[in-house]
Formats: sequence, structure tokens, C-alpha cells
Amino acid sequence: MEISALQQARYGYQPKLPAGLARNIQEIAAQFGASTESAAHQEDLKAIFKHTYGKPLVTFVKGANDQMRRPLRAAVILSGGQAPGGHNVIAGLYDGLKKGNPSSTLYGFLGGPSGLIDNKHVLLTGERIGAYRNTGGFDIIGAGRTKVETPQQFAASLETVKQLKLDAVVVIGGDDSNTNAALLAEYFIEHGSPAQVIGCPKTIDGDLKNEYIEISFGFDTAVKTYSELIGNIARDVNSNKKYWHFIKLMGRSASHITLECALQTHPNVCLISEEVEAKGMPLDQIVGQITESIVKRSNNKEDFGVVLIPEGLVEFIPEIKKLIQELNGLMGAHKAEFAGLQGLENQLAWLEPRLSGHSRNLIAELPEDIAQQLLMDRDPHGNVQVSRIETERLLLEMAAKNLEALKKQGTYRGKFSPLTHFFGYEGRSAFPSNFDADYCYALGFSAFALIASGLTGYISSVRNLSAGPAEWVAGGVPFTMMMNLEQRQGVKKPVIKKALVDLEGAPFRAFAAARDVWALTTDYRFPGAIQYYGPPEVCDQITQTLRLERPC
Ligand code: FBP
Repeated sequence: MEISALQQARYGYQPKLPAGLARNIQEIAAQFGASTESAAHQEDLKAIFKHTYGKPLVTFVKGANDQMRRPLRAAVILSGGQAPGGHNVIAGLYDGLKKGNPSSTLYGFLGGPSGLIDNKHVLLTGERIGAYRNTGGFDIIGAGRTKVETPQQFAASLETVKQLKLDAVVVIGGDDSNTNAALLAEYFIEHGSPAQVIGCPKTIDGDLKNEYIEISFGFDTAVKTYSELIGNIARDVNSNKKYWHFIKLMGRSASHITLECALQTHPNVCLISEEVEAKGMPLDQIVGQITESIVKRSNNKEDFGVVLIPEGLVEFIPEIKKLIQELNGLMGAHKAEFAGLQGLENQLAWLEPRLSGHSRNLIAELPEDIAQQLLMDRDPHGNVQVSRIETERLLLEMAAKNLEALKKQGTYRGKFSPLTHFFGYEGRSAFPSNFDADYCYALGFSAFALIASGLTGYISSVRNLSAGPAEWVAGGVPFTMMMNLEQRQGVKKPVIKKALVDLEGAPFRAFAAARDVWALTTDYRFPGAIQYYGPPEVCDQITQTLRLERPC
């Protein structure tokens, strides 16, 4: 492979470590806080996680720790969607292991959790890791969405761990993958295995966060990549003044990505799924909001604009949410039968007597391809694959209909030329920003320190992220502290609580205070491309979300 100049230069970037980890290895000591409780359903979770419930928070401080020099055998899994910085988590973990003891070994399970189940692995050597330092993507070992779920899969995972004589498994993943890691940690102890399980908070969606996990890695780079593209489009449209751009942004459930991009670029309309749900906004009202901005801007002779739409929106619109819930229930309960139905017509005929009257009418009214997209296979966690639903086109078509009607009434005389975009995959494997490069390396190194300290059932954490890396605080948060019970495919399951956009939080309030002005005026902001080299005020800016949520 030909190496680009930037990739070559990034190999030379040395990520910064927090002071707690940037010291002699045997001086990195775990300081324990008080024991913890789960986010909710404490008694149920205590019963499920008999061995790992309620562990104390951990912070790494200066002290004496002779455990750090033990030779260790560890393996790492990249689980779920790509997020910039995953390679640096592995590099941080590897460097920690080797610094602790040069004879320590790190394996990588291939293709996600299925690599653990099927014992498909590679030895991660310094040379192999060197080729991926500070690069985007998960291609060093590949990723996957398999869920360790059945008793056979748990038993096979344990068998792999025994065969490889592993001291620890590190799962790099989002809320679902770390929930799986929590279950594995418990299972290993229950079955007499000393193997430890440590997680790392990954997802561009930014919804794996809480008091102690300030942000999941990858969010910073992804939102900066999308914001660059949106800013470029805004400048383009402000030049030719002739298109309305409907831009859908990734983020399976939560709208953190869309909100951050709005704060960065000042679009004319930006929908936030959590607000739509809280206000119970039906589809018509949402389209009405878009139409209003188009008409008012047209009255000002501005027949152009930018609309941001979160990927997960459809699941928050009350009537579509109800439809999806009914579909999930039916498709989950009759998996094989439904899979055997050929074509939309047969699927709709099968669903007709089974759906509620309201949902039946709705699916019949939706454009055919949108209905088809709602009926596609669920992911292994039972989620609708929202990235494949063209919400941006649905909203555009409905807005166009409204505008036609207004034209007939004589209340709109503008020209509506819409274009659609979906920014998602473009941001998931970008070269990690300096923030993500440093943050991920620190998360990986901290995961090593948790393993060396003999801990299991923890997610690696690095806090105080609004300050510079030297002041970051590394440690671990017990999985169970972040968990509650939720209904999944009809069954109550322990899961890590997803963090949706807080409508009382500072980022949303900042957006809400400005959006009426953005709807009418042209007040775009142009963040430009991620910069890796140059002055810190250009290269090391944290996101607005982090700045507003965690002021220094
Ligand atoms: P994770 O939660 O696994 O990090 O994945 C997030 C995500 O990028 C979502 O934003 C998106 O809906 C989904 O993955 C797309 O998944 P796929 O890669 O399977 O198309």
C-alpha cells in the first residue's frame, strides 16, 4: 500500500498521557473510591451480577505497585461500528503491556466478538501496531456486531480464553458491547476462570457517557469531519444561492452528533430527536417547521438553506415509533415466517391483520421505499438499521408537497431545489484528531493499568477532558454502575444506560437560544478541516458539547 504523506507524518505523532499514567510503571497505583450502585434496578442487578456488582471507582495516582511488572497475556476485540482512534486504544494497551513487562503478549480477535467465540486471532506485534498508530478505521483486526448471547457462545468464549491462557480480554465498544463485556466478566468468575474483562468507551454517536465517562472516543473526530463538510456545503450554497440541502447525520439513536454539528455550523433548520419525542411532535409538525423556514427565507429572496436531520429521528416521531415497536415485536416473534415473505406486497399483506389500525394506515401512506427500509433486517441487538432509512428524502418530499399547496394558495412564490446527503461512514474512519489520538491512547494505557492491577468488570475511563491531556484523570468505572434494566425484544435485560441529548443541558440550551435567528438569516459558521499540526487553538479544540457540558 502506498502511504500518504499525512499517514507517514502521523506515525511520528506521540500521543500524550495523563500525569497519572505518565510515570514509572511501578509507580502507577490504583486508588479506590467507595463502593458503587447501579443507575437503577439495584436489587435486580445485584442478583444478575453476583460477583461484579458494586465495585468501587478507580483512579490511577502516584504510589507503589509491584503488580505492574507481571508478564500478562491479553487480547483485544473491536466491537460494533468504526470510530476514529480504535487503533490508538490498541497501541496504548500494547505499550502499557510491554512497558510493564517486555514478555507480555497481546492478541487481537478478528472481526469483532465472533473472533472470541470462534477463536480467530492474530498476535499483535510491535511492527503490526506500528503500521496503524494514529490512523483511523478498525482494519488492524477488523470489527463486527456479533453479540455473545447464547449459553454456547459464552462457553465457547471461555474455551478460547482458556486455550490462549489469557489473563484478560479488552472489549472496545459502545453501550451494547460493553454490556456484553459486563456479562462476560461475570460469566468468567462464575465459571471459575481468573480471566479479567475490561471495556473501553467507543462510539461516534457520543451516547456512551455519564458522570464518569465524559465522552466516548471517536465523537470528536467524526463531528469535526461532518462539520467541515456541512460548512463547505453552507459556503457553497451561500455562493450560488440555489439549493436547499437536506443532510442526514449518523447517530443511531441520540442526536449528539447533529447537535454538535449545528453548534459548529449554524444551519437554518436542525431537528433534535429527543425534542421531537419530548414534545410528541408528529411528522406533519416537523415538516411544517422545515416548510416555514423555506417560505420565510424565500420571502427574503433566499431560496436556499441547510437542514440537519439526525439519523435516528424516525424512531422518535411518535406515530413512527409506535409502528417500529409493533414491527419489532412481530418480526422478532415470527422471524423465520417473516423472512420467508417475498417482496413488500406480501410483507404488507402479512402485517395488515397484525398491526394496530393507526400503524396499518401509516405504513400504507409512507413512500414505498421508506416502508421497505422499515422492514429490513434488524441488527444483532434487535435495532432497526436507521442508517439505511432515507429520512432526509421523506422530509424533503413532504416539504415539497406543502410548498406546492402553498404555491396554489398564492402564499409561496419561491423556487425549491432540494439536494440530499447522508454523512456517516465518511467520519467513522478518519485520522483521529489530536484529541482522539491522545484520548484513545490514554484509554488503552489505562485499560492495561486496570488489568495489571488485577481488576475485572471495569470500563477504562479518562476524565477532566476539558483540560489539557497532562491534567486528565485516568482510572476505571465498574460496568454495573452504568447499568439498568430495559425491555429488549420483549424481555427485560441488563443494559448500560444510553445517554440521549439532555434538553436541559447546556449544549441544547445554547442551540435553542440561537436557532430562530439561524432559521431566517444566513449566519453560517465554517469550521474547516481537522488540523493535525499547528497552533493549539486550531489543532486541539475540544467539541462545543464537551466545552459546554464540562466547563473548565
Ligand atoms: P456503534 O454504536 O457500534 O459505535 O455504531 C454506531 C454507528 O456508526 C451508528 O451511528 C450507525 O447507525 C451504525 O453504526 C451503522 O452501522 P453499520 O456499520 O452496521 O452500518
